[in-house]
Amino acid sequence: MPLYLGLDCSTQSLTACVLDIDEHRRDIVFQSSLQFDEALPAYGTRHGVLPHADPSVVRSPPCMWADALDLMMARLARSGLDLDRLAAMSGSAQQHGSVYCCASADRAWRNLDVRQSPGEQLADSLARPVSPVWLDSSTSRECAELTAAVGGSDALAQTTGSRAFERFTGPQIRKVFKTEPAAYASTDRIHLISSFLASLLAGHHAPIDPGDGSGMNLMDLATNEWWPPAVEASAPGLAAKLPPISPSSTIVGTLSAYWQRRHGLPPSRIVAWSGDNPCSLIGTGLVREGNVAISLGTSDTIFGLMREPRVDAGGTGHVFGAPTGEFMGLTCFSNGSLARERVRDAFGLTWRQFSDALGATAPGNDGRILLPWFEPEITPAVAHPGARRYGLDAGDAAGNVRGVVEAQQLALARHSQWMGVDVRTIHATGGAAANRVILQVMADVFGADVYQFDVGNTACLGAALRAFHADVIAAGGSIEWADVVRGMAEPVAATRIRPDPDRHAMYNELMRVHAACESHALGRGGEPGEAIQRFRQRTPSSKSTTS
Ligand code: XUL
Repeated sequence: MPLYLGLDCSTQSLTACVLDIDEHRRDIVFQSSLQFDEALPAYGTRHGVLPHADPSVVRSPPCMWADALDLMMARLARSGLDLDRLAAMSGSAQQHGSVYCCASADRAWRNLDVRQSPGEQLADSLARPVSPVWLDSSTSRECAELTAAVGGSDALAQTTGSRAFERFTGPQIRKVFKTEPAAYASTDRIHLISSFLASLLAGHHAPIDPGDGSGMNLMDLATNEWWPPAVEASAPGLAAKLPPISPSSTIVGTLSAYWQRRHGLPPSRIVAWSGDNPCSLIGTGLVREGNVAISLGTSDTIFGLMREPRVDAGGTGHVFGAPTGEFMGLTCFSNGSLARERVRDAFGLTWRQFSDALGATAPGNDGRILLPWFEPEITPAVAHPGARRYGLDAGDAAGNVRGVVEAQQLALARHSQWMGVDVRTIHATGGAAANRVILQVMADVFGADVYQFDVGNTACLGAALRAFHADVIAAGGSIEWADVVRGMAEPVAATRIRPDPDRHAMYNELMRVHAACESHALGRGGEPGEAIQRFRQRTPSSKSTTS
């Protein structure tokens, strides 16, 4: 019976899981994770990215991801699993980041010396030693240039699924072309992190899948092909540097001789990699329209499957390709775990104390709002970082803990209304989804049932399930997506957290206060004092959730 490997190269870590699948049983038989900062300190990252004087410039070294893959394969080789059964593998990677490869790249992947780790051996085949990642927000000018060249934001969003966003790959490539012309000229192929790692495993260039391709501002969602006006407006000669786009279930090749010999692995099928959010869609079992998932990771994201690509007129959301061949709606917030950690650290709290403080404070925080823009924010667009507080003392530990959690959930709810989904059930995933006090706030804000998952990393699970799906298809079989996820990517029924109707009504009021504070902070509205007063009059102070 076959084994399937899923990998997830996220901002801060690399995770692997192996599925053992037969007709009657499906088990996860291996799970492992490594943090880049700890496992590969020589690369000098902090939280997986390289320190930079300008907070808008955020980059990581691609050689570090290659070495992380090597460490993980070594762990897999020592796992005691019968790896001859490893039929296929696929992966998930943080979206949007780009890797600039020289013409020598595929030769370098094929000729890697099995006695050495891959990182150093790849250095000469990269036109740039660093990749901009999704946290980078340094391309506002390039976004404006791309938008103007294709006839405006609406035209760009209607065709590619998103207006121009700083982290999206088209504007990022344009910045490299403008600021590092020599590096751009010596770039033969530009990969996403997902297609780069798939290429490294296969030993030749892998395609980009529509899930990750739609995070570039370069792909026509209707045809799953590069959109010439956007490609030409991004940088000269770019069309020849982009890999082809192929369906997510494409078999890219087999595991290259390097990985087979170095770790004693079989010639397993390599399935195209995708972005972490498209993979999480599968890993949270969202193969039908209706429910949404909220991932509380380095970024907080809310997403769900869409049969038709309904584009966000408000300009905050994205439509991506889904691994099922359909679409997914998504809104992304950069101040996810980053902001929760900032508040925790500012008051020297442990996560336990953070939860206790949240449980001991009254829902609604008496109308006090914390806009947690510690880092440049994506939704709404905030270029100059800094938390904004309304009625909240910066020294009030418990008030700030509740403030950050409530503001994040209110923002998730408000900025996802464009998807037009009546949210009844939320599949919660990501590291902070282990915290049920946070999930109670989520349930109350959305007025929806929230469920947790057994598997911590649903992007990784989604990648393994995608490997399974593609392998069945490649063997000439057929399988419905509902059968792919059955018994694996299902929330645990016993974890259900129900919303409290009174608190939900209160949060509907608080949403107006949040909107007023946000408008004020963005310079689009007056002081929100009146909105706060109105909230206090209408909602007599609620009790804490643990009292
Ligand atoms: C989505 C986004 C992030 C990254 C990192 O658009 O930028 O969710 O994929 O997780």
